[in-house]
Amino acid sequence: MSTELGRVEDLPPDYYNGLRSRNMMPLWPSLRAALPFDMPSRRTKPALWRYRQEVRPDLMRAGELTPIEKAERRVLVLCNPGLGLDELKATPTIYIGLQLILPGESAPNHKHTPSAVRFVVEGKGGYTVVRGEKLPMHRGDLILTPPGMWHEHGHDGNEPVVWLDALDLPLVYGVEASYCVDGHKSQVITDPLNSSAVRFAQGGVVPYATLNRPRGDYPMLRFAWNNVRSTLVELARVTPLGQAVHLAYVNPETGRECMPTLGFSAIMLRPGEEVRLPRRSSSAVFHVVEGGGSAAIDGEVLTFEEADTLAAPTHATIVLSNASKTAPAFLFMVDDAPMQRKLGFHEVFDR
Ligand code: 1HN
Repeated sequence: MSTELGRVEDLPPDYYNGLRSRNMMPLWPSLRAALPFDMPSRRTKPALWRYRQEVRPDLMRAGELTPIEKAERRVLVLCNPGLGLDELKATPTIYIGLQLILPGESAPNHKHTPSAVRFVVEGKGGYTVVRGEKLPMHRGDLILTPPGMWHEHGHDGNEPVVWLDALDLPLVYGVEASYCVDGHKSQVITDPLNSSAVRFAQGGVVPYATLNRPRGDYPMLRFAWNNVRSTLVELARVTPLGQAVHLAYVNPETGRECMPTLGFSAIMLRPGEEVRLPRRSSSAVFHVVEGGGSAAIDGEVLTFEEADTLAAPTHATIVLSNASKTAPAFLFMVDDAPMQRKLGFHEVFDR
């Protein structure tokens, strides 16, 4: 049915106001807004945050202005201009922040209901402790802090360390389930050797004992960028040009998504390559690990450089281009497809 539905103005004011006073509303004046035909209405805008000229200087200034004790987590949050600055949303479900930790600083132990990951942007010597595992943070590494898992950050080096935080905070906050527990003291490091990243370093083989026990939810908490990058380079050799060279980060014991609500993946754009991603119902954030180029998101062209971050609304058309004729470009991608798949409405479109 696509007929014009009744409006509020069509109702006697005393009837409408009476409904409101009894905490009721008629559906039909709002039905088309709540359930538009064929395509959701989206407030999220295609957006770009430039690291070198904009985010980094503001973040370093935060390092001068706000001691870590006064911040707990020293973070600048990337806010989608279509969603309002107070919402702390890069997309309707994805929170993105850039966190700075200076030499000698630490960020105390806590756990919370939202899922979080870290993706390292710059600096040597940072580490995160999750579940007693001391996880080194090298540029491009992905570190998981699953819901309800203790985590704290530290810094053994001598230069600023910056990473990107991605959380499902808007989703968890939206269902009024977001809260945190303070750890009061640091974790005891029971695994100083980052052994999970070592055990699962090679795809296709897993420690034998894995076969004799139930699949673990989070067997691997750190995904080293050097492995992901070299696998992309190999995958590029067997992937036709114009087809996305795209790897998903998965739980190595199940082969499925590594976190419950957010999905993580990495894309390589070969020199001069242009790739049209399949249009999907999920929203997404891209972070540039290496190289430069442009992203046409719903037709809006955004030119990116290394360490920039971009946001794309649900259902967006996305075309990625590498500006260099000689060097590859690498992007890290966060989306909310795992949440949409679990809720049963994730879609991939032909065009
Ligand atoms: C959090 O736990 C961290 O642990 C960073 O570094 C940012 C934003 C909202 C809620 C929790 C962290 C966060 C956060």
